[in-house]
Amino acid sequence: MKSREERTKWFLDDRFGLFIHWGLYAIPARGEWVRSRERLSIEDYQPFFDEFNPIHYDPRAWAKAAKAAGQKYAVLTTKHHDGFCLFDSKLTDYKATNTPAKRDLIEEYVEAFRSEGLKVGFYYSIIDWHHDHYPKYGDRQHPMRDNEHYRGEKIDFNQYLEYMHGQVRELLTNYGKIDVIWFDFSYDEMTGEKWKATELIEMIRSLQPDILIDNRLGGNIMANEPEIYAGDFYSPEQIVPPQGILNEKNEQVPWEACITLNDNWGYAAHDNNYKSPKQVIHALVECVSKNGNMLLNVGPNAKGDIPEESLDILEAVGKWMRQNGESIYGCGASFLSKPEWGRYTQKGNYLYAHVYDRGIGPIYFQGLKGKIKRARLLADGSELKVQTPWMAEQYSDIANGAFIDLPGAELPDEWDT
Ligand code: FHN
Repeated sequence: MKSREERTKWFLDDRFGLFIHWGLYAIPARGEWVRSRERLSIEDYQPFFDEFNPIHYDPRAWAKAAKAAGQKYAVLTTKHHDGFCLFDSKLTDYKATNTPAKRDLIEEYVEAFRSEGLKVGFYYSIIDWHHDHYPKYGDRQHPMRDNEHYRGEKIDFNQYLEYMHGQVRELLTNYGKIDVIWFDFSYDEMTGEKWKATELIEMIRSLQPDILIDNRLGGNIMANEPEIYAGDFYSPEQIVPPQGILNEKNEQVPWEACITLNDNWGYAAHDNNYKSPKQVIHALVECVSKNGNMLLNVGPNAKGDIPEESLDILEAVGKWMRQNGESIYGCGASFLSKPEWGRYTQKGNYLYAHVYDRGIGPIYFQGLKGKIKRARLLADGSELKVQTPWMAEQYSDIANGAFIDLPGAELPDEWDT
């Protein structure tokens, strides 16, 4: 079996992926936790199942939008916490093929994204508010149920684990090669072997030896000897780790920050608090400058459309990526510390300067006097002159540096590299 380093090589090269949260919750359109937050019973939620029919669902269009944005892989919810399966599972009736959609939405997603050359990932919720034998475990997870019994029957969690492991087997058997499985999430005492995680991982590795697994089954991916189920990458959420991620041996740990475009993962009709393309680009650069990936989320609506606001942001990011993707793909942290004017990313001997705050005069590169062979503006490939102005000889604190004058007046906002 490949080492984690061998398995994750493509992941560290690709750097930028699309997260997609989609399911029945797109109909109430108040985010993917609506059932729990609003204490909806299974009966209250049933109308969404009865009417789910995403007539506009066109995963090829989704894949083209992701590709144009510069994203190299995608992760789609196969089942979120509400237990609804977008795939034709033989282990439940609570699935898209039994709704008016009458489609295996996952099969179409895999086919479409592979045909556009993107790698394919599955998000799978290990929490399940629908399954008869998933207990409450505290009000946070399952407020619609008591702890011990459901519909008069004593809860047998092993029956749920058999179901969960069985569905993971279906997903990793029936859809060809899958590149990522993104479990979500362990909490309180529900972690590690409570999920029979070792058995689950052994089964996964037997079916898809090279698949990447996130760290949310539990365990400690930063430990000297991580558990077998501690995962291949760390998964910070809605944050870019301030210092990047190192393990107890001070070694780099692959990591991927998952970020929403507005404030919700699942479709929320009234959430217009979208990030700007510049914020997204800066977050992506920050992730890469700290040896991380970014998984940027969209929440398609009940008809199967990615919201226009999200598409507009993806398009603007793609425009920047077409000019500057070289400073993202295959890049990581620089040996240089963060400059005051922005961030560095680096790939071998190539140093990429992401200039956010130009200040006045040329850009100063601490410690690089005589070390810059040539400089080019990524946006248009034009030459940039490396210089050591006369005053540098007089000020010892900048004498070992180099200066590069950026062309013209202020660069357009989006061209910060
Ligand atoms: O509860 C989920 C949430 O709905 C969403 O799927 C995020 C995405 O990483 N994960 C959990 C919250 O951490």
